[in-house]
Amino acid sequence: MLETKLDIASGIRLWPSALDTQTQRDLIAEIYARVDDAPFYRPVMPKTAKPFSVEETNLGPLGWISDARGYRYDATHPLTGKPWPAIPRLLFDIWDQATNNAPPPQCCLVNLYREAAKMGLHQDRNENAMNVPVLSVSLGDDALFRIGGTSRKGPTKSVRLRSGDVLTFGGSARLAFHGIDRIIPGTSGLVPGGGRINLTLRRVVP
Ligand code: MD3
Ligand code: FE
Repeated sequence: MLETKLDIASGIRLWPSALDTQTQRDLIAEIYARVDDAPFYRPVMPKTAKPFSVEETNLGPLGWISDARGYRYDATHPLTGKPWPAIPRLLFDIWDQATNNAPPPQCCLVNLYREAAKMGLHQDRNENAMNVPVLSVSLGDDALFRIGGTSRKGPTKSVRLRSGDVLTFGGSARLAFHGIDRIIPGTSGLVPGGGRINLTLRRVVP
């Protein structure tokens, strides 16, 4: 695992196919075992309350949520009121290897993209541990990921993410604008019911 590393831009590292098929299946099983307790739900945008096209849940002590009041981290699921389930150990192993033992993540945001889901260009800036990288694991259908710089108006590039790919964003890239333009349906059979799952691991508080 974690052999061929590509430096896409300063602070951005991609390990294509870092996870073999069995590891991807194991991760999906670990996630779905926890989703019984913390079901996927559809967040809404702050102020407008417009629903996301992505469905989400979280694992770990803190979950990232969005509702009409804003974006924030919360220790409990907005629908069940229960604490988020634990982050699978396998993800801590991937984290340690890819980040060279950075302080452990406190949040694993689980994004579920069905056929038409996408995510607009944005920065991740709700964390107070900006010196720690963010790690992303792609599972299921391919996605067209867009990555830019720290200014919304700057140039961007498109990167195709495939199941099993691992990405880290550190240094100046920690505040890079990024989003998912679209997924490419039917490119993988890994996710039950079809689509893509992205796991985003973040340290929230130093
Ligand atoms: C670059 N998710 O949930 S993960 C998000 O595929 C999010 O679901 C996308 O962006 C997804 O916030 C992209 C890749 C990612 C995550 C965090 C980043 C890229 C990042 C933080 C800084 C720069
Ligand atoms: Fe993001």
